[in-house]
Amino acid sequence: PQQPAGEATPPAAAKKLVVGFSQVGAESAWRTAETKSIRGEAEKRGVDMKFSDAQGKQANQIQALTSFIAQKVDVIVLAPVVETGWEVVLTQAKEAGIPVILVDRGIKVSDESLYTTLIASDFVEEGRMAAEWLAKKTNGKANIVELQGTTGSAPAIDRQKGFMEVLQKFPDMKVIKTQSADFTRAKGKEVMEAFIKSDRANIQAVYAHNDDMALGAIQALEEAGMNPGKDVTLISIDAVKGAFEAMVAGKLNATVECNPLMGPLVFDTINKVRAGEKVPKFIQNKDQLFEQANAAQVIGTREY
Ligand code: GYE
Repeated sequence: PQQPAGEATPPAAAKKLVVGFSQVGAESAWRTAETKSIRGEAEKRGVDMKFSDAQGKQANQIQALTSFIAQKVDVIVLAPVVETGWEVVLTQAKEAGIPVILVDRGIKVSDESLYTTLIASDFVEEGRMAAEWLAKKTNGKANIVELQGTTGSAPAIDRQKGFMEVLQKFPDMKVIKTQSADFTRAKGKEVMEAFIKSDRANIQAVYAHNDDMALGAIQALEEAGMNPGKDVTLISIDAVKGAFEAMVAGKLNATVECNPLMGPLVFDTINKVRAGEKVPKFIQNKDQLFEQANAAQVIGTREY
């Protein structure tokens, strides 16, 4: 039967989900893989994603979030550069009724209701895995230099914490130098050069909080005429392609995986949150360790 004029409602065009994503920057291969995974998944699902690159600065992230709130986005995805200083802007998001999903790094806030959930790896556990492996490899005896990630970031704090926790059990394993190299290859090289200059004869192992810094350190060691992977044992975290290539070449000894491919999980979680389903406060990515011995076998299957 014909509808009386004026009463037919046109089919409402399904409203696109609008997500604001504030990313740390592009400091490492890990991070560019994460960005690609989240942006790619948004595209695949027809999500309108507003992407903001903070170039490593928290102030830029706060600005991006303020603007997402003003634009009334449906959901905010935040990869926080550092752990502290989020109360004010997250309270604004909460008051605007916008759920905040943290990805890959955690924060410290007095009120846990300021974010919905954190999707990340357990960085303390990654640090422990690295130390256990190094203890085994060196029979519990090594002078170690440590290249830390970005000061104040969850992965730098927790990867050190887990590593040092295991070292308590090995009195002959010592961190003789430690410094931040900001998760980049260039700074990893620079800091390693300084370590070599001051302590060359004592350096037996390198623990780098990510692969990029280890790759920079390898360059520094080679330029100093040292033999990375042989005279000096190197272990790092992330398991990016470049790390596998360095392992196949015999220059990096091991890497602990930290999975950046979280796009699908992020949007599945967003859908649950929007449907009113309860989600856990911490959704953990599981990691494993890779070493030289199996690197050649595995490299072809790596996605990032
Ligand atoms: O390990 C490192 C990066 O937050 C887990 O940040 C991430 C870390 C990752 O730049 O490479």
